[in-house]
Amino acid sequence: MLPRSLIAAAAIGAATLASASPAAAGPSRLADTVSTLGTALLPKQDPACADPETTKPFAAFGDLADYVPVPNGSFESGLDGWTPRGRVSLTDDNEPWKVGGDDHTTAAALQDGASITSGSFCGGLEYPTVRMFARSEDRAGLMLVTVLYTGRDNLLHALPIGVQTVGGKWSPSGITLTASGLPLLTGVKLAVSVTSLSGDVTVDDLYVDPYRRS
Ligand SMILES: [Ca+2]
Repeated sequence: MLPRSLIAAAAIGAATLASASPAAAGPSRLADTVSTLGTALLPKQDPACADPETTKPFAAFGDLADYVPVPNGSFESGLDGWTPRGRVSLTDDNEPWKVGGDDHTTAAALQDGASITSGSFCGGLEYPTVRMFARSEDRAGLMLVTVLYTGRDNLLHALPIGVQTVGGKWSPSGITLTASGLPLLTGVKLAVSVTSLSGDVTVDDLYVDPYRRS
């Protein structure tokens, strides 16, 4: 049985889906995803996470914010550290800007309905922002981004932070801000999940900005 927090998160996600794409996405798929994520318990606050190393991978796109790389978010180590659900495969279609490294060659392809969940990593949770590169084989893809964290209540929370359309060409994903009223947690472990809600979606170079405030 899911903790109440997860059920609440699913309800929030359903509302998000309804506003973003009433035709293409269903709340039942999100509920399935959250249910799956509930099995991946994360360590809670860790003093070693107080000051994560950051980079500016989206500076070339006018976004000068500091980001923390998601572990193996480049997929250059295959799917190591990731938990795939559904049909997920590796492709040699690396995002063309190669912000993670000039020699990078690999991205992750999610078929319609598939999801991937990262391992846990250090980050704050003030106003978390997840950003990555994405493209869709179907030129009209739709993906859901979810942040996982352990709250002060010691329960795993799955926080859907946005549904985004994905075009046919590689591009940086939109900047998705969380809703207000979230717990202000710093120095916590996070994990990120991406679900393809519609179409086949390829993603590469995932980052989290734990500090964005506006
Ligand atoms: Ca890559």
